Amino acid sequence: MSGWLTLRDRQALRDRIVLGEEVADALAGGRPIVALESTLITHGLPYPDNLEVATGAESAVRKSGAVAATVAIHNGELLFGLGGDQLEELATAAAGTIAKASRSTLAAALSTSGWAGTTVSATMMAARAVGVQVFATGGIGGVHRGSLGGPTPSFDISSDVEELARTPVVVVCAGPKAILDVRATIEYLETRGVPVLTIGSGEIPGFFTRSSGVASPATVPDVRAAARLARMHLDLGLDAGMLVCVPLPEADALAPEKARDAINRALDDAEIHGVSGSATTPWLLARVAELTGGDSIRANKTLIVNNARGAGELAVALATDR
Ligand code: PSU
Ligand code: MN
Repeated sequence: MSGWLTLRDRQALRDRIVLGEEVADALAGGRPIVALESTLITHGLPYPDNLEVATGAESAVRKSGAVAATVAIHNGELLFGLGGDQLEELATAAAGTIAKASRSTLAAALSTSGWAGTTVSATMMAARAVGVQVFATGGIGGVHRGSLGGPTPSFDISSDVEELARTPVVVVCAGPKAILDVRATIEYLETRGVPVLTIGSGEIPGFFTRSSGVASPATVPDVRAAARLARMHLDLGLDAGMLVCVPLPEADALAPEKARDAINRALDDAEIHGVSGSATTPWLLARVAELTGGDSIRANKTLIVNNARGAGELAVALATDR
C-alpha cells in the first residue's frame, strides 16, 4: 500500500529501554528496585568522585535489600541498570562529549551516539516505563533564584519539578539543591500537586546542610511511615510523583555560613560569566566545590549515598508493608 496515509508505529519509550540483567530478574521476581540517575555522574561531580559515588550509591541500595538500577543513555538505547564497566565508561567519558538528557532533550539524546546522563526528569520517565516506583538522586532541581523576578527574569525552572507533577515515582533527595530558591521550589511543588515530606525533621534539608530554613509541608518519623504515605499516594492514582527529603549525616554537612557564602559568591560569578540554561547547575556546583576547597564534594557524595540507602529501605518497605 502506498504509504502517505500510513502512520508510523509509535516508538514507545519502553521499546528504547534495555534492562540490565539483575534488574530484569528483579522485575520478573517482583523484588524491590531503586532507580539511580546519572547526570550527577556526568555533570554533577568530577572524576573520580563521580565513580566512587555511583558505586557507593549502588552498594547502599543493595545493603538495604533492594536492587540498584543506574540509568543512562548510550548509542540510542536507554539503559536501565548499568554494569560495572559501563558505569566506569560513563564516569570517565570526556567532559563535553556527554549530553544531559531531560524530558525536553530525551529525543535528541536518543538520536545521537555516545553517552548521555539522565536527569531526574528523564530517569523518572524511564522508571515509570518499566514499573519502578522508587528513585534516588542528590538534590532535585527547582526554581532558580531570581528566575521569576527582577528586570530580566530567566524563567529557569528545572524540568525536575514538572516531572514530579506528572510522573508517579517517589523521589528521594536531600532537598532541592541549595543554589536554588528553596522556598519557591517547595511552593511550586505544592501548586503542582506534589506531596513533599521530610524524614525526621520539620524543615526541608538544605542539600549541603541539614536544614534550609524552609518548613517542610509534612514530616514523618521514619522510612516506614514515608512508605505508608507513598503507598497511599501511588494507590490513589493521582499521576504525580512524591518527594521524600532526607537530611545528610551531620559529620559531612557543610557549616551553614560556609555554604551560604560559597553559594552567593558562585551565583554572582555565574552572572558575571553569563552562564545560562542547562549549564547553570553543573557550573554552580563546580564553582561551589572550588570555593569550599572540595568540602561541598564530600557533602554531595555523602548525601547521595545516604539518599540511596534511604531509597533502598523505602523500596523494601513499599514491597513488604502491603
Ligand atoms: N543531584 C546532585 N547533583 C546533580 C543533580 C542532582 O547532587 O548534578 C542533577 C540531577 O540530574 C537533576 C539536575 O535533575 O541536577 C538538575 O539540573 P537542572 O537544574 O539543569 O534542571
Ligand atoms: Mn534549567
